This record gives sequence, structure tokens and C-alpha cells, in this order.
Amino acid sequence: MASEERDGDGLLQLQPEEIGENDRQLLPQEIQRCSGLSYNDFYWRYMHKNFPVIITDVSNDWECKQWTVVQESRDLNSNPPSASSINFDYLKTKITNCPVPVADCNSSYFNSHTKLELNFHDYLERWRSGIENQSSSSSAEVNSNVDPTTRDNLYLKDWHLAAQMPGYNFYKVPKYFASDWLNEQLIDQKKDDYRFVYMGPKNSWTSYHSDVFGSFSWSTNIVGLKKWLIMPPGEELKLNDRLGNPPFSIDEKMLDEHNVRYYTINQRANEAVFVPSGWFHQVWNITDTISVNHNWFNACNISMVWQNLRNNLKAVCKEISDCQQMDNFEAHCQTMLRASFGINYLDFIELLEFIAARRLAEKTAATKFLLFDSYRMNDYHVQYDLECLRQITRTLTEDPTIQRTALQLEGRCQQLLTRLEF
Ligand SMILES: O=C(O)CCC(=O)C(=O)O
Ligand SMILES: [Fe+2]
Repeated sequence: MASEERDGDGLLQLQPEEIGENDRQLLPQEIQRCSGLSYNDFYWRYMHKNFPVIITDVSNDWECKQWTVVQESRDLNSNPPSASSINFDYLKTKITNCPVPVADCNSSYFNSHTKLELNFHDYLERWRSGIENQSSSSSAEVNSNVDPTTRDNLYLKDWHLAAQMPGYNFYKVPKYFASDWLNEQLIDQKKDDYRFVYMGPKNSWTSYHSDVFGSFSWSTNIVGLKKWLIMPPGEELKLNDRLGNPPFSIDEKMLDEHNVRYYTINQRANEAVFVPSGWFHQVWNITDTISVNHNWFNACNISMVWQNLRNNLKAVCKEISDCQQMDNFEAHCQTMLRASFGINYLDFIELLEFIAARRLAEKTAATKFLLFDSYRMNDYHVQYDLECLRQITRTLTEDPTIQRTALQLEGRCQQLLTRLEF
């Protein structure tokens, strides 16, 4: 697929999809590692096909590179000759001692790691002393009586650092991930966004899951190594128990025993992993690791997010079906949907309205909006977003719940459709 390379100047050059002879939907043997991929190629070959990819060289010029220090090895024959480690002092000077969300990977509560809140500098100190204790005991490891499960295994995750310190530009969203309807709205409205920092010691891990809303995620390692096990949508059903519940944790042996089709990714520093919608995964930090990651959706996966929203509403309604006679049953279900899923029908429609208003302003009033302060869409991109917005809005207007409901959502969807069908 040939693409005109104009991404360098911040212009997101999308062109109509070219369906090639070899673009069959068969799953490739391996997840590819790409460098120098164009925006257009990423868009159609990976994001639109909902297939993972690893992109190299994404964080070379990020300020947060300084969160790490290169340790020169004393052993000249060692391989690799030098490794990076965490620059605890720099982190402390740059970031205040604010409360941060931490998961204890040594303990679980109702199928997730136990959560606690620590002050950032205290977290760093515990991490640093964990490393020191480990290196002082490692030489005597064979004789050591230290039970690894009694050591700290604290994972600082889902930390909204970018929102918390808006003036601290510690990273730059790679162009590939700039078409992001979710954060475009949330950042503008100063609401809780889906931009995160993760930092954790060797052996910290994230349990088996698929991402919030059925969104995409991208994850870039600043320092360290992560191992991922990831499977295409549908494969996860092979692992559910008789009640349909997924396991808390997986490994290769379990996946092989259940004939699950899966991929292993070994993600290094400076690499971004693109995680498609609905792909279940588990992630281990093989070394001390820091990563930046976003969840997002856009024209490519908006219909999957809508399907998830519908399925979750069904589940919520079923759960409280004994209250069906209540006057405001439908409104109550929407409240529960927001509480369990994170958004409800109104939130979803408001997001579509927001993106539609911006794209229409770009098209009709030539107003240019910058995505993540850096990127502009070309005309075709704006057009393509509008076409997808039209399709999803049409789907919404045909949805029985929206038509039936006393929530007055149908009128809003019709109005939006009229604006989009000019
Ligand atoms: O890095 C991790 O621990 C988890 C990352 C993840 O689940 C994601 O980016 O979707
Ligand atoms: Fe995830």
C-alpha cells in the first residue's frame, strides 16, 4: 500500500483504503515489529483491521527518557553492555509527593489485585529499597530464606499524571494514536481522561483482561521489558468457566491446554504496542518498567464500543429485572450502566455530538482543531470521521431501546443525524 509520507509536519494523511490482493483476514503467524510506518498504513493495516502491531522508535525524544539512567556495566563482555535503570532522584524533583494509585501484585481481592494509595515519593522509596535488598541478597540467594511473596510487589498503575500535571510535557502522543475521540472530548471538557502512566518493579503484572469499553490501547515502554500474552476476540471464551467467568490469571500452559490461539509479545524500551479492541491479554514486567499508555476509540472501533454498551445494558437490566415495574426502571438501568461500565447511552451520544460538531466545523467553517496540541487531519480524514459518525448515529436511531425509552434520547439522535446528513 503506497502512502504519501507527509506525516512529519503533523498532518494526519489518511487516504481511501486500498484493498490489496493479499489483504485476506487470515491471522498472521506473528505480530509484526514496524519502524517508520506511515499514518495511513497503520490506520488501514492494523487499526482498522483490529490487529496488533509493535511500533519501534516512538519515544526517542520524550522528556521522560530522563526518568531513566544508563548504567554502564563494569563487565565489558556483558550482553547487553549497559542497561537502563530508574532515575529515582529525577522523578522526585520533577513530580510532587502526590497520592498515587497502587496495586499490590502479591495479593488479590475479588479477582483483582488489592488496591492502595501511597504518596509518590514513598512509593519510589519502597521501590528503590526493594531493588537494593534484592541486589544485596541475590549473591546469597541460594541460601537466602527470603520468601519472594513477602517482598513488596507494588505496581503504580492507571495514574492520570498528564491530567494531574498539565504543564509537564513528559511525552508526545505518537501520530498513529492521534485520532482519539474519547480523550479529545474528555480533555476538552476537563473530565477524567484515559491517559496513564504505569511504573512497577520486576515481576509486577497486570491480570488477564480486555480493555475498558472495548477500546483500543497503546502502551509505550520508557524503560524496561514487558511480556504480553494476547489473543484474538472469541478465543477468550475457551477459558471461561461453566458460569462464563474468565480466569484471574493465565499462562502458556493453560492456553495450550485449552487450544487457545495466542501471541507472545516481548516489548522493549522505546516500543509501542497497539492493543486492538476486544483482545484479551495479560502483561508481566520482566524488569523494572515504566510505560505510558492510553485507551481510546475512533471511527475504526466505535461500533464495537456501541455493541459493548448495548450488551452491558442488557446485563444490567437482567440483574435488576425484579424491579422492572418501577416507574423509572430505564433511567435506573442507565445509572447502573454508568456505574459499572463507565459510560451510559447519554454519555455516548454526547461524545458523538461533540466529535460531530468539531468535524462539521472543520468541514464547513474550515476551523482547524489540533489533536493532542500537534496533529491536524487532512480533508479525507475529516470526511471519513463524518461518514462513520453518520453510520453509527443511524444505527442508534434504529435501536429499540433508544426508540422505546422514556429517556428522550431518540430526538437527540435524530437531530444529530439531520446535522450529519446535510
Ligand atoms: O502494562 C501493563 O501492565 C498493562 C497494559 C495494558 O493492559 C494495556 O495497555 O492495555
Ligand atoms: Fe489492557
